Amino acid sequence: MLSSLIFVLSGAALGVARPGQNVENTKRQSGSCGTYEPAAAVKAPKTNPWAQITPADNAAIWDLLHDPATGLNLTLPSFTTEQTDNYVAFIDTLHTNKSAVLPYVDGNGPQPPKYARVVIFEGGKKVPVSQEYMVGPLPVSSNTTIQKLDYIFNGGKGGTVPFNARFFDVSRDAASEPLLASVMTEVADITQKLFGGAYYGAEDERTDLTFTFDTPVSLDGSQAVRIVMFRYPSEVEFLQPLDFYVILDIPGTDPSKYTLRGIVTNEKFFPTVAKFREAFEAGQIVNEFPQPRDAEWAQLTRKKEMGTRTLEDRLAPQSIELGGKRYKLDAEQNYVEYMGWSFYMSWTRQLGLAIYDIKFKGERIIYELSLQEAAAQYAGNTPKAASTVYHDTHYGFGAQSAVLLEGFDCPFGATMLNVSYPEGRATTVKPQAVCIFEADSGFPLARHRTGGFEPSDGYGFSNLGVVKASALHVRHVATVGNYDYLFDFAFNVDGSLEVSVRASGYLQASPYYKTQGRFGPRIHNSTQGSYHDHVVTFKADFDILDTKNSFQVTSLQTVQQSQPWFPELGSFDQMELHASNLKTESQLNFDPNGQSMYTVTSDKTNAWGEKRGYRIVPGHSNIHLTSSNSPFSRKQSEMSKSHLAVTRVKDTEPYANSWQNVNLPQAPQQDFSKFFDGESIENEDLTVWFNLGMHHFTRSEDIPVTLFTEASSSILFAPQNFFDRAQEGDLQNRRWVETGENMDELSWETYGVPLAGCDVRLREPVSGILPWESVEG
Ligand SMILES: *[C@@H]1O[C@H](CO)[C@@H](O)[C@H](O)[C@H]1NC(C)=O
Ligand SMILES: *[C@@H]1O[C@H](CO)[C@@H](O)[C@H](O)[C@H]1NC(C)=O
Ligand SMILES: *[C@@H]1O[C@H](CO)[C@@H](O)[C@H](O)[C@H]1NC(C)=O
Ligand SMILES: *[C@@H]1O[C@H](CO)[C@@H](O)[C@H](O)[C@H]1NC(C)=O
Ligand SMILES: *[C@@H]1O[C@H](CO)[C@@H](O)[C@H](O)[C@H]1NC(C)=O
Ligand SMILES: [Cu+2]
Repeated sequence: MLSSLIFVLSGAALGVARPGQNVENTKRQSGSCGTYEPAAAVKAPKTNPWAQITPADNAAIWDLLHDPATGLNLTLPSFTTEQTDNYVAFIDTLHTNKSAVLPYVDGNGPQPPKYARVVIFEGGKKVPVSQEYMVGPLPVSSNTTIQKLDYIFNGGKGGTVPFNARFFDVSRDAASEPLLASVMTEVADITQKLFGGAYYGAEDERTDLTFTFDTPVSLDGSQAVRIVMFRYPSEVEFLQPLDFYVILDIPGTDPSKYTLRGIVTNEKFFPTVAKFREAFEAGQIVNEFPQPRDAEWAQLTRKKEMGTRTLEDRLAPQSIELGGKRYKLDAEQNYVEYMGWSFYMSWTRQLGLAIYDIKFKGERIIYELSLQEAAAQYAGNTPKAASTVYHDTHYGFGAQSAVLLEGFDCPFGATMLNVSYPEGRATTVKPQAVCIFEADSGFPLARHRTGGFEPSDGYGFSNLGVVKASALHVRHVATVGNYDYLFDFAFNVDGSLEVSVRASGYLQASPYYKTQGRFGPRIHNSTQGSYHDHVVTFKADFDILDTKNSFQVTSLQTVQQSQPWFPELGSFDQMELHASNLKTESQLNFDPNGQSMYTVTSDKTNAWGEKRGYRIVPGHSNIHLTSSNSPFSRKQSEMSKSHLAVTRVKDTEPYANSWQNVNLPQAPQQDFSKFFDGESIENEDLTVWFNLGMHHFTRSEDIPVTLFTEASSSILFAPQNFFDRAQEGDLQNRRWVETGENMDELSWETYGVPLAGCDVRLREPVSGILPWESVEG
């Protein structure tokens, strides 16, 4: 019998008595739960070497760059900045070299120096370019240099991006605006008749249409095209496309050389305004399906006209940390400890949250886990849908992440962290943009019942063990234009780790045409849900114990075997495991039918002589880009084209993609496929790149917004012979129930974890939900 029984019921059979009702608890019998108590403090073992640059560093870098002595000839960016000026596009934190970090975090090496990356649009140069620099070491001192940042890019031109391929910012918009306004003014009478609206220029009072435009704007940097799609201006303009497109050729920095390529509407292309007018006057142009102008139908407000559901006026179930927070936080170093796990967090403008030095029970599993890219490619019969490829790092995941609503985005009582990023000389603070919380997993981690299941079994005993499952989540949401991406990292108590991403928000829709169902269904009066792929690339630099790892593929194969005790079967089918290491750097896909297991292993073995490792288990919707040879995603989206990829870790390959690559599909600044140059990956330091995402088969339930229930994708990293047994035996949140030998006695073991007998009072968060604040360095 168990030695620490705390409750014994006599004469009752398992399942009849409800002993839990009688269990005594000693703590937290009343009073408030620990829900809103802050996480206990802990001191990180080391100063976070991945930390972002400080507001003071940023301001000092800004001043250094703008010092005439540097010779950069910079203009302070403003609304009147011309694209022929030189000005800073942004400053961000540069990835810290792993080779410099390991001696520091694992030994007595010096803390690695911090560097910033700086993008400068150099339109004032003879050959205008976008040029990236590295500035450091920081803080700025006489030792600080400004050097071209080339080593992280493999396209051949380093940090130099042709001007035609650079980010389409305010100054670039302003340069093509006069041509757009003049074309649209010429046809204003027609757009009035067709859509009840016209565009005379963004600043013109008569303008009552708005627009979006294409990405990529260039294919190889030698040309630039602006495909403008008009919409009704409203808060839900993504859902209100109009069947009217203007295509402009806009190469170089001299707007007088920009020309009209044509107008598209009614599935017809008109190379000139005159040809378009001719067709309109001949009655060949109609607006068959008018677009509503109002927005309320697509806002995330409650729709009274849809009625009510029984009992839905009651508060929905909540995940609450009833026993108080079970994790510790070093808020200064962004370091967390939870149930054996420990890790550091860092934030960048372009990539948002990254997690470093992930250890379980003191042993390193992953050195870096970070987002790298979220690509989306569309399909359609319109100039915009047919050519659209987005790389959302182009807009910056860190900069686009903002406040989370406690109780809805994250549970009530979650730890909410501010994030910040440089914006000009100042630093923008986004309050409560990351949340950390522990949640019930919604299922038990483990359970088993043995012995007499039914009275007729005739067993003399029965017992039941059940272990609680919970996980610590780190979460943020980046709203990149129309979409809200919810990123969630869940650290499970058994040593497994799940990465998931979900998408909600407005579809980037197209106008509806009767004959174009092959690109998506009609989802509103004049709106087609344009089919598209989402592929979200992550980096997992595994260090199973140390940096000497291999990538093992264990495949299930059927073989023909005979067994001497079955002579009558002759030769018959049998399954075998065939394990081998991937020999060289590769891009690969998960085998169909889940018939292979992929594992990062160490040569170090567990008690049973098996190699210790972590397996990579596909979850929901593990996909890659559908198209492999589209002109719009040809070579700048190579990281999106396989489920997995395995490379050797190099200081020169910290990122899968570059942020302006999207506009260079045919002459990439960063070509992920070049990472695969035949190097051996056995017993080496490995990075696994993996893709989550979805093939977005749009539907009318994407109105008003795409739902997180379906638009979700995940992957799990789980120990494989890493330990000698499952990591549950040391958990106290469990029950063990057993009957005596004659089923006449019931023992109920609770392992001393008190139940919460407390008064839960949730509160609406009323502070800290301002969208942002600016801090001077
Ligand atoms: C400095 O930049 C301006 C544009 O802002 C340009 O007109 C000027 O020629 C540049 N000066 C030099 C020396 O390059
Ligand atoms: C500059 O670098 C030298 C050599 O590493 C070092 O001794 C010195 O302290 C540094 N100066 C500053 C201001 O950081
Ligand atoms: C949109 O469709 C609804 C349902 O068919 C219809 O009642 C409404 O009038 C339409 N609106 C427009 C602007 O055509
Ligand atoms: C987070 O930001 C808010 C608003 O800027 C500020 O009031 C609060 O002190 C910040 N919290 C921390 C922990 O820095
Ligand atoms: C990182 O390593 C690369 C390759 O050795 C080197 O070129 C680069 O200068 C290093 N970066 C920093 C910030 O030290
Ligand atoms: Cu989508």
